[in-house]
Amino acid sequence: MLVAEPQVLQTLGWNEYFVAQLPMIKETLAQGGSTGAQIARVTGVERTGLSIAPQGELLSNQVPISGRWFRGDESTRPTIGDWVVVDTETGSLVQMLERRSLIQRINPLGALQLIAANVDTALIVSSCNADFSPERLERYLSVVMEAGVSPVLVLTKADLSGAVSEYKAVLNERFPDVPHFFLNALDPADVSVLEPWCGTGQTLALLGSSGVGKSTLVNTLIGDEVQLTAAIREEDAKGRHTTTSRTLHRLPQGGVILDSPGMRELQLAEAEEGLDQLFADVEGLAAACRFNDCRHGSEPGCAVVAALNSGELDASRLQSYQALKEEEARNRESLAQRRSRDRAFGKKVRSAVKDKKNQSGIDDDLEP
Ligand SMILES: Nc1nc2c(ncn2[C@@H]2O[C@H](COP(=O)(O)OP(=O)(O)OP(=O)(O)O)[C@@H](O)[C@H]2O)c(=O)[nH]1
Ligand SMILES: [Mg+2]
Ligand SMILES: [Zn+2]
Repeated sequence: MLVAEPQVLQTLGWNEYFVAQLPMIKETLAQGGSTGAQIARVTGVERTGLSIAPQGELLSNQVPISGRWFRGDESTRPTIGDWVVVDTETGSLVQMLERRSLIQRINPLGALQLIAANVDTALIVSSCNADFSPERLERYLSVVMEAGVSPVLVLTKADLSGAVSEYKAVLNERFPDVPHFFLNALDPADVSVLEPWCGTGQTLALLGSSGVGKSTLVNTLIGDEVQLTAAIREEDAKGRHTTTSRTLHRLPQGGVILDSPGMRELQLAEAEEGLDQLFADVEGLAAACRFNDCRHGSEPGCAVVAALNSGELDASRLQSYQALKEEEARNRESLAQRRSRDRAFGKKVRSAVKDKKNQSGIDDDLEP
């Protein structure tokens, strides 16, 4: 029997997208001869396993991840925000539900890192101080749009800045279609503008540099000090990396919010569609160039250059677009190389383990 109580699950962000998967899950469970299973949300990822939302007595909070989850690449493993099926008898992870969205980045070491699954809205947080950078916002927006997540720009520390109208003008010009709010993250009345995104069945994620007020927003939305916050370094507005792990929190409005450690840099990889969406105007122009492989230099019939000359397209916008496209392609290529290396290594390890098992007669799953 599959335990999936909508009322309980809803308090964790459960919605129709996942309800639709239930018949398929039941079928797979029946085929596997399962006696009992339960749906749960991953609320934390540790080296030893997953934390899942506690509900039902048979489950402990920790679910180990067996070796079979390490056969595919990173994106096939459960991450925070995933919905999973857990066997109620053995407490082991049986299945992962199909994701509605997946936010991922390439980390400073060049490896793919999953940030969160099944997020509906990303609050991209930046402050009205030295942290404000339209170029960095472009990176976040590309990643978030690629993930199929709706972005909302949250500009904190508006109460400390004399340049709010300047920043507003920049956002209106560069990201006219993305909702944005200037606010004091400590003020509940200010923060209430975010409530339309916080309702039942909704999952929000906070993204941004350290010290911009992500945890402060969580506390203000919840009306309680659930997350630790700390003052930034005054000289350069840099945060102190106060939050060190990703955590999910229930919101009084019914939704769920994910707080994350501040990111140092956000390199693009596998964000091609996100970039195309963010720079749809440039893409549209490029599609009208006479040559398919136009590099928008001295080629005849270049619609991009024509738009630059007529003032329709801003030169700095084109530059951003081209630089991000190049970076994305470069990182995607090295990620692909890394993956094929990892796959070759994984194969080697598995065949070595198989040999060993054959010798010893053990038939366990390979532990990570
Ligand atoms: N005046 C004012 N202070 C703010 C605002 N937002 C955040 N702060 C302060 O900025 C500091 C950093 O806030 P945090 O919430 O810890 O920042 P964070 O983004 O969670 O940082 P990390 O956990 O390091 O990634 C704290 O001292 C907050 O009180 C704001 O809108 N106005
Ligand atoms: Mg924090
Ligand atoms: Zn062109």
